[in-house]
Amino acid sequence: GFLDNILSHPTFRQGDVTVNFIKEHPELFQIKKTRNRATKMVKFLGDVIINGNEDVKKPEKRKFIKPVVPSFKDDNAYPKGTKDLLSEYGPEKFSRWLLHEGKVHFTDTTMRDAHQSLLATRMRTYDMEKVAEGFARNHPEVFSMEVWGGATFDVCMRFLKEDPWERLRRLRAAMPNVLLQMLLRGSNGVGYTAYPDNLIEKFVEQAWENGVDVFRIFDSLNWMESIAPCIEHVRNKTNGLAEGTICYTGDLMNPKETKYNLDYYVQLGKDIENAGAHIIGIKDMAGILKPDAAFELVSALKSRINVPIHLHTHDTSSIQAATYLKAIEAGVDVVDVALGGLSGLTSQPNFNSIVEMLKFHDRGRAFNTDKLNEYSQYWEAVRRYYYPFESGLKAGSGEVYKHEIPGGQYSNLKPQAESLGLADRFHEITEMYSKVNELFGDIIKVTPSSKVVGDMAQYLVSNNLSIEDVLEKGEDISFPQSVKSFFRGDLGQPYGGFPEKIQKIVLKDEKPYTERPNAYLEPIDFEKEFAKFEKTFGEGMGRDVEITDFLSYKLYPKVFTDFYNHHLEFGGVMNVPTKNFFYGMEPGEEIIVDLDRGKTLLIEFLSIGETDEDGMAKVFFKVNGQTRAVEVKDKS
Ligand code: 3PY
Ligand code: ZN
Repeated sequence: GFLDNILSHPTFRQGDVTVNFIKEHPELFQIKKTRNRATKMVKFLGDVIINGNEDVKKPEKRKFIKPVVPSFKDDNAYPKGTKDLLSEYGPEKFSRWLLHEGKVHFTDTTMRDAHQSLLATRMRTYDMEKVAEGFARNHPEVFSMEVWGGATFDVCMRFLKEDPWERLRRLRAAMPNVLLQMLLRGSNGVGYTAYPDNLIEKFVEQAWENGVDVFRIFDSLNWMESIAPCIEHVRNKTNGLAEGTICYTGDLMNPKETKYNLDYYVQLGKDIENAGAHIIGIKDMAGILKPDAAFELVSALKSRINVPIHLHTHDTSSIQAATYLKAIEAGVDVVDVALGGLSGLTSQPNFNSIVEMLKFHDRGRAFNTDKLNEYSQYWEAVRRYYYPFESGLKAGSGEVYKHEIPGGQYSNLKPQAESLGLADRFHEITEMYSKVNELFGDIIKVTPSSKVVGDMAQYLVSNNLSIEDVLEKGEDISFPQSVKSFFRGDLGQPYGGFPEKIQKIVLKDEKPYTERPNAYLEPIDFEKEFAKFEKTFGEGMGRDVEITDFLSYKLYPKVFTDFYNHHLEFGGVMNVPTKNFFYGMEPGEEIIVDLDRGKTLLIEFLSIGETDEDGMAKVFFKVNGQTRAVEVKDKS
């Protein structure tokens, strides 16, 4: 080990050792570090072999198919794409270019919303990175790749034990020619609560520095006071595109709809344009924008607004391809789609099929569909590794128009209900969800406001309480934290205000406020706090901590700390193949894992030895030809 390195070092052997010897030969540490990391890596694998991945409750014996990475030519520069155009034009001119494109553009959500909505956000960087370069080379016609933000930030650290910033940097490196896009929850950043303005500003700046070009900015109550500052951050701190976003709810074709009608949406679109957005997003998070409504909405926005319109939906109802067709005929500039294998249901409409649908349409855009289909097959095969995170949803559902549950939440609500022992009352929960929405004054429901409604619905169902119970004996009910926080004003102000009666019932004697929640938050003193952070966390990640780590920590203190501790014990696990990450290894199985650039481990799992009286099991591996044993606590 380390001592051998010193003893065998030529300088040492010449007897010429000074106190500075080790300082002058950092390579000794390098060797030690590499060995250390190899040990941690097999320790991680040993732990999954003995105890399973803690994120997979009851692994089944399954046969997997090896995903085939589509071929690509890599002997020349990347073909020119939208990122090159943005660099050349800058955001204003780019926006005008997009407005006059004629043919419709596509955002590929496979690496963000698709798996967030189908597989509880569990897709690992490993599977994305394998196809990122090839996709960007094969399909430079794509408008943007949505790869970051939303729930992925938190899940990366919490469950996948990955650094979300590292994911972003790797995808950026692999896809330098096309725009990378993220989803940002206004003042809530990529979290569930309001953060100080200067934290969000720093976050935006760092997201841009590390690779994000398009910032889709929404507020969970469509509150301009949360959207506008974020648009400002993008304009001031980046050369990227600010996509200010309208969240869609209800049914604007309904003549009885007096709240969320066409006037409401057009006014909001105007406000977002005036706030300086380069693009206006329409975010149909639940997938309830019907085809005729899409035609009306897009037509109205196109005639009143001078920046491009970008439409997002979820195919929960299974009819959203029709919505896209109508929106495209009304002149929408960009639509969001997911590659076949990860499309449909609570995810986005099928990229491959939408391209085919438009093949001979005026606004159709040519793609190499054979290649596109190869990528769909790749994701279909990869998806099998993630079977524990499938929602179990088998068919589209017309009920979505009633409960209006966002795609990402819908696929999460089921396992949540199961863990509360409410599996057979799932439909009661979705019904309660829509009643709670009524009770709360018919609000926009998207992260985090959707979580408030979901928490309340689950709370009522699990305690056998009705809406009437709440209204009649609410004083005696202690409501979920998120519900209290919502009525206090922590998520901002809903359109039309809070219904007073229920607000009073929930808050009791507490006073709500109506200013921006951020106004109550102390700005961060970056210099001082980062110095403190550096002191605490030091080099534990195998490198000096960076400002991006600090941001992760500020957004999710506990999640970051747990992730950090996991890193201390097991090192980085981002490069472990997905099958082995979730299910360990079979005896005799051999895998290749990159530690980092140029350092590759060939790992064979040999056998499991005895477990001693302290419950420590010995696991034997062969690592680059040498037998290694690691001790792992057997938690069974
Ligand atoms: C998120 O905020 O993560 C969403 O995808 C909302 O739809
Ligand atoms: Zn979405």
